[in-house]
Amino acid sequence: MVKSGLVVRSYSGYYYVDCDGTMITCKVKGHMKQKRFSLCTGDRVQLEKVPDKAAEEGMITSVLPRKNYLERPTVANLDLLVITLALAQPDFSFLIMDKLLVLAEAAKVPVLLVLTKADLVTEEQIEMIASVYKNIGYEVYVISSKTGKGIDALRQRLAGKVTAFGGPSGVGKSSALNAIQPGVLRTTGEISSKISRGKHTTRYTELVPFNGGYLADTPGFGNVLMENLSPEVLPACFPEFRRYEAECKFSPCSHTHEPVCGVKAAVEENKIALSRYTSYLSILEELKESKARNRR
Ligand SMILES: Nc1nc2c(ncn2[C@@H]2O[C@H](COP(=O)(O)OP(=O)(O)OP(=O)(O)O)[C@@H](O)[C@H]2O)c(=O)[nH]1
Ligand SMILES: [Mg+2]
Ligand SMILES: [Zn+2]
Repeated sequence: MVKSGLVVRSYSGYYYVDCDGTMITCKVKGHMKQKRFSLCTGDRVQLEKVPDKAAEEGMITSVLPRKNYLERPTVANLDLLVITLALAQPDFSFLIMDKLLVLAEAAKVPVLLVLTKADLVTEEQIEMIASVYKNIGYEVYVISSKTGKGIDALRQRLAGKVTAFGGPSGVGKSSALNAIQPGVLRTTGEISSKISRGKHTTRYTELVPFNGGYLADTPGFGNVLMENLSPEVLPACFPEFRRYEAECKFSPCSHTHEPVCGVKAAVEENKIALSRYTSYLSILEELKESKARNRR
């Protein structure tokens, strides 16, 4: 019997597929492996139930086309990526935020920004960071899993959506998920493991049902690699540049050395945040270097 379902977790060759609430443990059929296609959490698949098995087991026979795909965190078909960064501990980094935004823009995944640990900083510090992104038009939620600030609003916003929380290690992704729906991570078993000094760190991406949709906790990362992006597409990943590009003399314009540049003028007039333009230049350099490296 052919069924369709959602891959909620993948683990060393096994895929856990939610078929209308029944969890079926699956492997993939040989012909799919040969295509070198790698399934991931969030994939919508078709499968054949293995008959006469007491346990729920199946074979995945095909994967439906993805509406989007992110490499970091590795997940497909998101309605929403929550880019999660701490206001402190670890220090907020404009560059990391902007890199994550670029990756989401390039993958055409809708984003929402969550700034965590609001209990550790002042209102002025929060506003200094949040205003940069609100001015561009991004949705920003400021939360504290410790005091509960902002949690209700975020919970309501995520209802009915397939959402993943992504961001560096230790910013409070798992804590935010637990605040949104207490117990949500415990129901999923060994989702995290204890590391030094009693800290828990998330080991893999898993979608868990939440209010008509799904939520995914994902493992945090150290540095953000930008390798699979070509430098030419970078300007389009900064949505606030768009309205000023008409003033650029050259098209395309890299917004770096060109004599007449609407984007550079907008930065000088404080219409584009200097931190964003600084991130743009630094990401552009990184992309050019990795392109040169790949050519060698
Ligand atoms: N003060 C404060 N500490 C927080 C808050 N949220 C999380 N923390 C602390 O930050 C640390 C990391 O929290 P986690 O929720 O495990 O972070 P994570 O992003 O899931 O980390 P990884 O799974 O390793 O990527 C823990 O010691 C939490 O207690 C908060 O709102 N305020
Ligand atoms: Mg975690
Ligand atoms: Zn320009």
